[in-house]
Amino acid sequence: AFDGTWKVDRNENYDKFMEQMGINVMKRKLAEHDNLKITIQQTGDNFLVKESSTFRTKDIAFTLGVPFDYTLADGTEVSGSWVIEGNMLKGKFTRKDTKKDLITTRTISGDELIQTFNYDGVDAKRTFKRA
Ligand code: MYR
Repeated sequence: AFDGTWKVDRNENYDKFMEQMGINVMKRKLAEHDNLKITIQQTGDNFLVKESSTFRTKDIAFTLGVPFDYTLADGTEVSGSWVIEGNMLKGKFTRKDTKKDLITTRTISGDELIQTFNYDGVDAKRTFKRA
């Protein structure tokens, strides 16, 4: 269901979320318009996510329930895993520096993919459309 290529269409509260993450205003302005595109390929419990944005291109492979390390575009390192809950992908990651959790979910709603984020009490949402 998640398979395919998705392009970010709009953000909600993403600036506030990034601010809570400690990202400075210049980087936030750039990140707000990062033209993020993700290609998701699921084979059973294994996922391959190809990420491409104005910042970088990166391939991430993970298995549901298996912890892995990931570096955010600003260099922040996190570690955690994705699981499936119902028809939602739920990711629980912990920042290596602050030890605080970053919770993210992906769901399909109609022809859109919605990714939510929570960090330290602040929620945000990015909505993607099929490319
Ligand atoms: C993936 O499935 O795309 C790879 C793993 C993602 C793990 C963590 C995602 C959190 C992204 C937060 C971005 C916030 C930038 C301030």
